[in-house]
Amino acid sequence: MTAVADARPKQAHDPFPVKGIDHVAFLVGNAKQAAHYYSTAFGMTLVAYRGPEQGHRDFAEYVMTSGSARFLIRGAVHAHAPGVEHHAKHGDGVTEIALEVPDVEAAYRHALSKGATTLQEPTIEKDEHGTVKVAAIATYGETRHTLVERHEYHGPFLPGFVAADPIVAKPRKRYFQAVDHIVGNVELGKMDEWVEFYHRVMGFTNMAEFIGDDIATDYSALMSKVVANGSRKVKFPLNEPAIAKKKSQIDEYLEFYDGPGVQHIALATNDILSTVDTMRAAGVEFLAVPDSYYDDPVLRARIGDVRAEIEELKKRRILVDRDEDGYLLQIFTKPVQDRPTVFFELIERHGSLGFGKGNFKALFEAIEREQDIRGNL
Ligand code: TYF
Ligand code: FE
Repeated sequence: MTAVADARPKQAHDPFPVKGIDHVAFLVGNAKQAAHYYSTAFGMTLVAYRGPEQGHRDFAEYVMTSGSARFLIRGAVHAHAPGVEHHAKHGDGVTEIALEVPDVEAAYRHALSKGATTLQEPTIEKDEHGTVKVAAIATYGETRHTLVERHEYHGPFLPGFVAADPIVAKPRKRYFQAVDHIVGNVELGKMDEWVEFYHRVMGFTNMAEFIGDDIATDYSALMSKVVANGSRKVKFPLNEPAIAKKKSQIDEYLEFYDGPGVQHIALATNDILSTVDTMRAAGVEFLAVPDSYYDDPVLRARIGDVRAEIEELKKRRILVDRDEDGYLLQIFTKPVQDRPTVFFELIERHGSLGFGKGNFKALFEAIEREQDIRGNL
């Protein structure tokens, strides 16, 4: 047999192998209505449910999917359920970023040996569909990384959940097919500590794109670094506020979420034009950059040949950026709850592995206009 050179030699010794994002869990005030929103506005499909009907006395939980993206929407059904204080404090938000791992026991032991804080010891859960192992460790704020080992499970989600019918007819074409990255906001001075946490505990490494001091003070009012697993499938940018001329959008988040937490979830689409049209028609609000963004000759030079017409992008306020590997199209929603906390990004990648560095200035100015309207600038 011929040996084939492995371009990623570290993979073989990865002490914390991660298959991908298993699901993202949201704690909300009204899970039934949120499940409806993610169905009608995000084109997601309800596939599983667990609640009082299943003897699960504290919560109603809805599992929504679109391609490999899977959201667990959880709401308490009475005042004494665990998590009620969490919701009162933070409002609707992301409580868990669950990672699928091949071996929960090994991942958990490795994480704890590297100083991670335990939130749940490895636990076996079973039902008629098979067995899963889950454990959980803490990350920034009150956010947790649940670790899920599910290769011996064939049910609709996790043991105890039952298959559920879609709330509305499944869209003809999915709006997005995967979670591209999940961004965390942490306190001033803590970004490097959390970057180091992902290095130490999960063996993640830095990606090239970051916002340093230089950009921060000029216009962004934030600093950002990106960590990713070996395969680059799991990407976690981490932001912290920067002292700038204006109040940082990250400070606004930290104030209204009352601590660190997930800021945005980027959803990968392969047809951003039609997804934006459909979501807008369903009432989703997106941030808008001014006409000058598209009329700028520097933009046109920077972008070169993109498959979409600039006019089509301009009509929808879609942003475009290019780097040495290719280009990307992206757009950001306004916050999706009353608090100015969690929002979404749609991203269509054509080779680029970046995060839209060339758009940071225009994007942050658009965010600041919204912050100003809210009276928080
Ligand atoms: O994930 C990213 O890095 C890009 C850009 O507050 C970005 O989506 C960074 C920080 C931020 C909003 C967007
Ligand atoms: Fe992003």
